[in-house]
Amino acid sequence: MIIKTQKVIATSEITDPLLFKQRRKIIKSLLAITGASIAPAWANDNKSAWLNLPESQFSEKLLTPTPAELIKNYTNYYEFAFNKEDSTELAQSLSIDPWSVEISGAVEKPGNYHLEDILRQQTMEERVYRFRCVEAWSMVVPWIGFSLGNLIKSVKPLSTARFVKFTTIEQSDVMRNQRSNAMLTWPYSEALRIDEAMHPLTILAVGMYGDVLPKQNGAPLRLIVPWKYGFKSIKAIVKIELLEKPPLTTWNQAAPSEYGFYANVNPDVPHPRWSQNSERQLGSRFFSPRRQTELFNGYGEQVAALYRDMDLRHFF
Ligand SMILES: Nc1nc2c(c(=O)[nH]1)N[C@H]1C(S)=C(S)[C@@H](COP(=O)(O)O)O[C@H]1N2
Ligand SMILES: [Mo]
Repeated sequence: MIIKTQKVIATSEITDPLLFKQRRKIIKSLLAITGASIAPAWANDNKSAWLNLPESQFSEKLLTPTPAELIKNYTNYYEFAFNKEDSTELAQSLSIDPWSVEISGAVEKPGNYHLEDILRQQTMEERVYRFRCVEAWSMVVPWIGFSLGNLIKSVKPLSTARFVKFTTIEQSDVMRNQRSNAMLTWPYSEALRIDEAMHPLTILAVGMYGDVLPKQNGAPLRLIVPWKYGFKSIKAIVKIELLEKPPLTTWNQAAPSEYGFYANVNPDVPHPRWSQNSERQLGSRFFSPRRQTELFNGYGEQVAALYRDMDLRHFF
């Protein structure tokens, strides 16, 4: 099993000085940005409540997170750079405070919500997830975030809502490729089917490694969908729209035969230019063997039912 739930902050571990320090740090920084009190959420030892699923379905195996320094210095953020290194510095000029998220479309309560107000209503959780980029590298990240489904419920989706579209901020003065690059259509956008968006594994992340998200990793708010290729996990979200029809999304629009709308991790469906059968784990040594890629990135037990009626070889 590859999901680590709130166990990481269970009472038994409260005595662990390192975890305790991290916890205080994230609580402090979240308080600083939100004015919210998340202490009750962290104090809550109810491991499966967040998932609304019996805990037995989440027999836990400790996942070893990839070293934070690697994740912070090896990013995909095309608004800033096409390599993995330059966004670390370039993204620091992004203005992220204040931040609001426009929620619109097929909802009863559309609005432009301040991030602080959103966070104040949500329960923060730490989730250690595998993350698999379509380029065949992978990592394990302890995210801090909250259920996207809970946020969607709070704005009361209409029954006509069938898709959820996300849009990244436009800040072309600092996101330099938004000015010049014609390869991708800006602003970056992504989308999920409503049932994928409501799935308990789908989170909006505001932190990682017990701290707020680094800007290059998508601060202040990004999507995490652990069973899909990384490009679905859109960064710096300013707009969430509930729609009746599937929208165009950035990568799908740029190269539909290479980047499917679903983009579920599937070792049996190669990218037209490379195999998806295995992956290089960030931080693994040069000669260490590649990891075998798993269907749905290993989350099949949780999500396979969403695709019961689909031929996964054709809906990639
Ligand atoms: N706005 C935006 N979101 C994005 C991207 C991007 O270029 N712009 N890259 C995507 C890709 S391809 C991946 S693999 C992940 C990378 O997340 P990380 O840089 O935090 O590892 O972010 C995704 N989200
Ligand atoms: Mo990616």
